[in-house]
Amino acid sequence: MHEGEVVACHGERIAVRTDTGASIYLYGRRALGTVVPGDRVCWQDTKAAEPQIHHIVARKSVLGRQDRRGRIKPVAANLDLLVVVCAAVPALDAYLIDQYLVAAEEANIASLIVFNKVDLWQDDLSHWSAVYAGTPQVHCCALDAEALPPLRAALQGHCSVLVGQSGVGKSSLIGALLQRDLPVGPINRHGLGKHTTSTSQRFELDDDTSLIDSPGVREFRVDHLPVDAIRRSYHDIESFAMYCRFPNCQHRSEPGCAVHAAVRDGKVPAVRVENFLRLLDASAVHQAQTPRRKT
Ligand SMILES: Nc1nc2c(ncn2[C@@H]2O[C@H](COP(=O)(O)OP(=O)(O)OP(=O)(O)O)[C@@H](O)[C@H]2O)c(=O)[nH]1
Ligand SMILES: [Mg+2]
Ligand SMILES: [Zn+2]
Repeated sequence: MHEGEVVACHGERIAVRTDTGASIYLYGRRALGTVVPGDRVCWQDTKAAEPQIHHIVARKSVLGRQDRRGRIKPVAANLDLLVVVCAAVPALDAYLIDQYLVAAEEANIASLIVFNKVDLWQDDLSHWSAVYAGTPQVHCCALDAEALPPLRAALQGHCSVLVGQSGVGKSSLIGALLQRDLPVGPINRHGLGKHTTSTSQRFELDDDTSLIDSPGVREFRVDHLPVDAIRRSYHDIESFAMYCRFPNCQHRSEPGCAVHAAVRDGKVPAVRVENFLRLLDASAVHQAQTPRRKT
């Protein structure tokens, strides 16, 4: 049996880098389910030009995403770092970032926020940087090689996936790190990207460091996750919630709410609490709509 790492998936044709360093195509069988970049796959010797994948090696971690019908589909596998890229243009979407951070926590993957395009940020960079003070972060610029070493260092030794809105510079950053030209797209007059990357693809920076480029998204929902999972990932809020007067405080308008006191004192950013409550509402709606499964 041979083994290799999935680089990209083009329908049922799966591009794989073998453990001996060759690039080949394998054929994905429907019964395997969705194969994603980062997966390790096995196949047997055969005369076929594109052998069938025999099985996917058990995943150490997987980042999943809801499709339009609410089904959870894997995006990338065997990651240990979720890199959420944001920029001044397109405008930062804090709700999207928060949802990625929740998903990373749930999947047991560390997170890193990359504030790209430092050449375009104004004063609000320090504001957003403070909002996410609880998450490791890097400021960089894909157009300036001298601004890349901190990002390179943060990625070293990890299997990462770069995610975020279209146009924030995911492919530009990977191209700059690899010193390769990857397709990058313009920003339109509304300040939005053009969804240039259409399939996720895995790249190797060195033997220990890999990066998966992914297509930009408009939304990334995590309302299928239980309320507890959402709560757990808001470390900044949870550390105050234990001091609320009522143990079951919902942090809405209850008297003695320590979370709101922390917001008033500038200890927790208001936008984090807004997103937190919005996510809890979305999760409650989702649970109410989903028929209970028998266990
Ligand atoms: N000024 C500036 N522009 C940048 C920077 N990084 C990327 N860009 C530009 O932003 C645009 C979008 O970059 P992409 O790399 O295609 O963005 P992406 O996140 O891969 O977008 P999708 O593939 O659509 O998800 C391109 O015009 C890049 O040249 C940066 O640090 N500063
Ligand atoms: Mg791209
Ligand atoms: Zn409270």
